[in-house]
Amino acid sequence: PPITLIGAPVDSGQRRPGCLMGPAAYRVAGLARAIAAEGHLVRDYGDVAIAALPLADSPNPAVDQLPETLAWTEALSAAVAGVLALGECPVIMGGDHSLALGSVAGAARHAAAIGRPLFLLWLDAHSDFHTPLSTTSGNLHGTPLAYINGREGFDAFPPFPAPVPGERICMFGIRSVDPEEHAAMLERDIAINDMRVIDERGIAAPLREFLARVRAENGLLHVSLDVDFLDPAIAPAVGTTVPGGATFREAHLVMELLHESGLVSSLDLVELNPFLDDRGMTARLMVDLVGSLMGRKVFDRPTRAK
Ligand code: DIR
Ligand code: MN
Ligand code: MN
Ligand code: MN
Repeated sequence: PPITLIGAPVDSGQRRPGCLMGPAAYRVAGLARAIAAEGHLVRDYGDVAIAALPLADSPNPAVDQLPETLAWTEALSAAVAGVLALGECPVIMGGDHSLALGSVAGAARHAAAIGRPLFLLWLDAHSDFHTPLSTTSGNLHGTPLAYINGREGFDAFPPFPAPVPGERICMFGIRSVDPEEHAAMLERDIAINDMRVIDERGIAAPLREFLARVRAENGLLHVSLDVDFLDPAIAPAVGTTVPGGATFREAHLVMELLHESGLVSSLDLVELNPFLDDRGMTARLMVDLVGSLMGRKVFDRPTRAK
C-alpha cells in the first residue's frame, strides 16, 4: 500500500523540550526518499496541529500538560484512522510517545470498523504501562500502552475504541519498568521480551512467534518504535536513554523480519529529540531502520559482479 507520512510534533508527554523538532529532522534525514527508494508510493500529509485546548479535569495533580495531550490524542486518532481508511499505511513522525495514545486509538478504530483484531509491537526501553493515576513522573508518554490495553484511570480521555488485550501485545527491549507497571503487567498475558530474553533467545525467535500469531488471526499490526529501544551509543538523541539497548544489528533484523512478514499496517517513530543528536546520527539511523522495514537489505546486498 502507499505510505503516508504524518508529522506529529508532540512535546507534551514529557518535560524536556525538543521532540517537536522530530518531524523536521526526519524530513531532513530523507525519510520519504528512503521509503520511495524501496519502490513504495509515499506522500507527506504534513504536520497535524492542535487548536484550542480542551478543558480537562485531572484526577491526579501530578499529571503534566493533560489538555495538550488530550488535544493531540483526538487529532492524531482522526488523522491515522482517516489514512488507514484510504487503504494507506500511516507512518507517524513524532513527537514523544504520548502521541501513541492517539495513533493507536486511530488504528484500533479502523481495525474495529473492518472487523479485524489489532496487534501491537512495542519496541522500547520502557513499558509505558502507567495510568494517569499511577504515574509518579506525571509524564504522559509513560501511559499509552495502559490506555491501549483498557486500564482504568483514563476518565479524562475518550474511551479507547476496542481495547487491545495483553495477548495481542508484544514488547521488545524492555529494561526500565516502574513497580506499579510491573505489578499490572504481571496480571496480563503480555509477551515481555526484556533484554534478558533477547540475550538468551536472540531477537528473531520471539518475534517470529508473535508474527505467526498475528498472521494466524488475520490481524492488523501497529508497530511503535521508541528511539530508546536502541542502545544510547548508537542513538543518543532521546531524553530517556537507558544503557544496554538493542544493537544496530538486532534493530535491523527486527525491521527485516517485519518487512518479510508483510503484516505491518501502521508505524510510530517516537521520542527522537533532535536537539540532543550528534550530527544527525540518530535521525539517520531511524531513517535507515524504516528503510529496512520497507524492504532494504542491509546485510545481504547482492555482491557486485566482478
Ligand atoms: C517512566 C517512563 N516510567 C515514567 N519513561 C518513559 O516517566 O513514567 N520514557 N516512557 O521514555
Ligand atoms: Mn514538553
Ligand atoms: Mn516509550
Ligand atoms: Mn522509552
